[in-house]
Amino acid sequence: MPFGERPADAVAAEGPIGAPLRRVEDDALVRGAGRYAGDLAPERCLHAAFARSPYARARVRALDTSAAERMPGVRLVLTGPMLAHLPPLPVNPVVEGIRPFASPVLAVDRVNHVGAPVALVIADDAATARDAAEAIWLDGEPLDPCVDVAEARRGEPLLAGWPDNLAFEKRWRHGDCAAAMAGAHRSVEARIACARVAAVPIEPRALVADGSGGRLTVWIPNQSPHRARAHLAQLLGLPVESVRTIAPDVGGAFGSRASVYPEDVAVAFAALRLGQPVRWVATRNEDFIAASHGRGGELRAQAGFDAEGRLCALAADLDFPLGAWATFSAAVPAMNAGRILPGPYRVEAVDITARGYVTNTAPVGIYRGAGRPEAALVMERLMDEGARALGLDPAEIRRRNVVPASAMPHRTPTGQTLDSGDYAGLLARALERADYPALRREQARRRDAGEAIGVGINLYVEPCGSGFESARITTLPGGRFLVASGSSAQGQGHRTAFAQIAAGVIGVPVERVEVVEGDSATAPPGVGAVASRSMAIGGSAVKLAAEAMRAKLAERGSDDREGLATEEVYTAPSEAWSAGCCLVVMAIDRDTGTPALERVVWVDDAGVVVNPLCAEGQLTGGFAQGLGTALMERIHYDAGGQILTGTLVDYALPRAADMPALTLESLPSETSANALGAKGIGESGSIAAPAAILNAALDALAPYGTHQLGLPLTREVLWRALRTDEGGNQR
Ligand code: SMO
Repeated sequence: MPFGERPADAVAAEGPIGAPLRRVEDDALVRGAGRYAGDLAPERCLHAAFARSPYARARVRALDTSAAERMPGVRLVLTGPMLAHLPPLPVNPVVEGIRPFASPVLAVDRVNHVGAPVALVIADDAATARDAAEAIWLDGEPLDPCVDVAEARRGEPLLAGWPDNLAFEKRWRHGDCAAAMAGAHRSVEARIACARVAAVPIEPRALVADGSGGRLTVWIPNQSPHRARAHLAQLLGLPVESVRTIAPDVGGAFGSRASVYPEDVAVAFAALRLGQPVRWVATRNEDFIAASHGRGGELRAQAGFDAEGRLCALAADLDFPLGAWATFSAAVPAMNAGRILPGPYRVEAVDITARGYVTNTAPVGIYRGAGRPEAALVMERLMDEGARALGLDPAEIRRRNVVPASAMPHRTPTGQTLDSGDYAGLLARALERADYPALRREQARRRDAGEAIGVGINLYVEPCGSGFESARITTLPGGRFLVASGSSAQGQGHRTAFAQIAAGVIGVPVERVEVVEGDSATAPPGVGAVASRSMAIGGSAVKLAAEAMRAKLAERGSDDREGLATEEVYTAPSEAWSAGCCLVVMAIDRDTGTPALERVVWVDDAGVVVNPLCAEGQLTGGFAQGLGTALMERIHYDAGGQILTGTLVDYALPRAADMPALTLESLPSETSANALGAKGIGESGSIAAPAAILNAALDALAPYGTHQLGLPLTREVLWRALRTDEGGNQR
């Protein structure tokens, strides 16, 4: 079934679940009628700006705020010592023994990255606040920074009381990996250094906090407004009932809005102190230097294969930079990358270690995929290297190693349970759609003619999280229904898709269902939009609440529907693992190194697809981000820890012209991992693209002797690879 196509009469006959309905969100958003945090200006609203560290690492000698305090219109200047009594920002202990490394909300005696907030100015207008922040002078004694993982490994400890810069280490072992590796017919390796990237949501960070009347109301564009509420209450010492969080329209998140930031705490603190609303809207540059980055992993892995090409051992070292302070989900990318191995393949013997290192950069945290793209990069590089070592076709070696559909559910050697999926079927369908044998013949022909051309396959999995979400449905006058979801959206289209579920289950036209979420005062509790979980878990909660409503309605006569309400808290019994196969054909211009993605054929299994249009949007947008990661995006710090990519002039984002046409197909399988039968799709593209593109590039470069490259594959990298022999010498 292609995504996005279902005839209108089928919708009428079968109901709205599965219909490619247009998003109800878009009319207001494309007209500029959206209401983002930056659009909100409550009465008596004051404005905030931050002074930030110009040092990558320094001891604070002095902070002079006197000029700022004297400026007309400045109401308050906050510095670190005034907030030093607040507890540290919480960190999700997904990895046992993680060392806490929160920085203070505003720097006290140390600054540990360029852009770290050192003072907050509140003024009558935003321009005055910014001028005053610029008049604040930080005198620091510079210290040598550790910018990346390699430096953090050997550098002096950045944090007092720690023997080194290792914040956590987690190891997964199963079987005797060393013996299996030693006994392998062939062993191969993969080394992939991934650049740090910026999330670059369209809307930079922003916050409106109203502290009037001793209560705190915060409009916070956060992926998890309920969690933000709990964290803000805890950090500011307020009862949770006194805090209301509202996620208004949010212009993208991609993992960078899952934490409460130090800036959020400082602005909320100021609003309470002043008893007035305060608004902070970050500049794009502030987002580049102080919002959380993604990726940055240094991935090294080894695989042993037997003579038939079957994987018999897998060893991996996955080292991730964490930046100068820990976001809530700081350990998640490393933890995910480790636990997701060996991806869709069978192997008994594994020895996998994931580590996180403190570094003198902005925090590095979850970013669309959060370890899933890294796991795919490792496995898919190893499969291609294995195929090369054994003289097998890359498709054939995958066929020999996939977990068969008949073996589902499958317990992996890292202790995960793959719930469902037909990996062989996804691979076969992608090869069929691409006419793979013809593709390989064409590649041979073009190679003979002197072209650099490669085919890359990525067979990936995408776990979509666990835990609960909730939903409440109430009847409205006129036969209408209000769905309040505990989840929260930043552009995913929940209002459209959740209405389809409720309408489909209750048996009413979709226009009669309205969806609200993101406001702790009107929505039931929830986790929010992270980890590809919205539809699988949030959608399941909506489904259960709708089933309860349908049952209630059936008990009543049709005129007696006023005031009915149902509410369900849904906890997924297990994690749903979606999967897909993405095949990329890439040509590299031999004179310039310019890559061209000539074809992308991509078959994805997301289980039940509620709205194929939204699903296609997720795949397409995710692919664009994955393409950026693979080909161009890189947060660059120099050796002194100064960021060189602090604006969109310096940081390369993919544009529409960089996107290839995508041939998409949905090949759903059934899962009982949740009530709806949906699996993740929000991160599929950011998982699918990097490994498929890297494999295609290295297939193109294989005749030139290059077999290992990191990301991004810039034109310069590709151009050099075309001119370098196996010994690393320029040709
Ligand atoms: S990277 Mo996602 O917001 O779990």
